[in-house]
Amino acid sequence: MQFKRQNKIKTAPDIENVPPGQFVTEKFPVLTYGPTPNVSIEDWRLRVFGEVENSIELDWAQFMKLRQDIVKVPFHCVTQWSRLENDWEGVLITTLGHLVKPKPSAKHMIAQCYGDYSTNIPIEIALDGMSMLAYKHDGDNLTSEHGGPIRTVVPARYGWKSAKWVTAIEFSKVDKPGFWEIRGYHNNGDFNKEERFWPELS
Ligand SMILES: Nc1nc2c(c(=O)[nH]1)N[C@H]1C(S)=C(S)[C@@H](COP(=O)(O)O)O[C@H]1N2
Ligand SMILES: [Mo]
Repeated sequence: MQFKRQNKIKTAPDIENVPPGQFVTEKFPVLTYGPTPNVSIEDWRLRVFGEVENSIELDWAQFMKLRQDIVKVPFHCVTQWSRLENDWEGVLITTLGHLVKPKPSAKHMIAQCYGDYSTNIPIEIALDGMSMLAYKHDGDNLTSEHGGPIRTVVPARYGWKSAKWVTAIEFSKVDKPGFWEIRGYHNNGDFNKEERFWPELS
């Protein structure tokens, strides 16, 4: 794959940090609820819509023409494993933001996936310069199990906020808790604060 406008690797400042209650693994376990969809590059589309100036729909070729970046970040699953160094390649959500221009009223970003998975994050986290849509992990194209062809990666939150097989990004005025957030996982999911489960369950 050719990168015409690839930038330097952005490394998270907390790459060595192991958050409370986590243990480090070198492995890259697969965590999926339900079946793994098989999404081909030909069929894949990304819709970015909602509280924005310009809604867009991109196919694979259009997506690949966007500025590409690499981030080196830890991945922390709420089931307590952390994989510290992960190189993700793809398009930063800030890059998508320049195209769609979220309105000041946009407060939340909801990622929708093939299958019925979705997950929500505050817009500041979506636009923190590290959150992205990735198609490569440590130099290899994402396998279906890990969310290929494209997933979101949200380094500032537990892994369930990184949505595999993403097909739509909604910017929204109102919050829309997703698949796990309505089933007991914390709405915010900050690993530094161990926001694992609904406060009333912990
Ligand atoms: N569409 C979708 N995305 C998902 C999930 C899922 O079940 N479906 N699982 C989440 C959970 S709980 C985690 S920890 C990460 C795991 O990513 P991995 O399987 O690539 O390690 O994906 C997240 N994204
Ligand atoms: Mo997870």
